[in-house]
Amino acid sequence: QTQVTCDSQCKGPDSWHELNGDCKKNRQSPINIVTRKTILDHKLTPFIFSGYQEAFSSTMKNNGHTVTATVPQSFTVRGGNLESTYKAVQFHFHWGVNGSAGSEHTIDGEQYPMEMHIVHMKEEFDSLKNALMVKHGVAVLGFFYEKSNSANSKYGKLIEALTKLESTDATTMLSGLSLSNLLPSEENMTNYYRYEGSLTTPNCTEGVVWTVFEHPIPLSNEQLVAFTSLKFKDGKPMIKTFRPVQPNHGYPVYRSGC
Ligand code: 1SD
Ligand code: ZN
Repeated sequence: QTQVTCDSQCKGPDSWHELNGDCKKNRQSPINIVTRKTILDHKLTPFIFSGYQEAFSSTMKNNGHTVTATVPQSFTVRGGNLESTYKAVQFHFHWGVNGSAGSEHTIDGEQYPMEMHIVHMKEEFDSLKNALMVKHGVAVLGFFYEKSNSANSKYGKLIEALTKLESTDATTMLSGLSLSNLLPSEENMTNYYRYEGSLTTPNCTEGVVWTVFEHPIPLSNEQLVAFTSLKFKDGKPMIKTFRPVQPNHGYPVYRSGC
């Protein structure tokens, strides 16, 4: 494998395969989900979350590509035809320019303004690095955002914290967060898509179990724009933090529902 010598900001997504060959393999993420081609799978039952309702303290960081927030590994998800229990590790976001198109996955060609990924690893692993060495070692839950007329008060604290994360490598501690507060209600999480893909950033490792929820989370335009106050390493506004959709090569995408 080629060593990553340059980060994903100094070389755009089109040349990521120069950084790591996996980025041009054929089960890459994100993808455009063509709903009429999805396969209904009755095994895609509702998820069982543990810890998601508890308040926790998170270290948030501008890592030069996005903002990440740590999650206690005691928080887990199972069910939804996942092959085991997975521990939450961190969540982060992908966005566009000033509240316009910025999600990674698209649905029938529609790109949402933002997408959150909650990255999980199988419970027997102690690091993402180790979990990524195994097929299905990592499971990512993806959530879309939609623009709404009013601010989403559940995101007040998190968005306020972005003001402390303008420069690359800045970190801040945020307490009193709860994942279930940031997510759609459980009854709005029963419709989702499932496929096997990859990390959306180098090294683009494949074998990642993707779940993309249908129901978007509302945020006001101002709240969406707040993410672009972060800066890349070169001091420019952090915009377009998404990888464009990759060819799906006819691999199956399943959908839950009845
Ligand atoms: O882009 C993230 C990356 O920042 C890192 O969190 C990685 C897991 O080590 O996951 C990718 S993604 O596929 O969740 N976008
Ligand atoms: Zn991501």
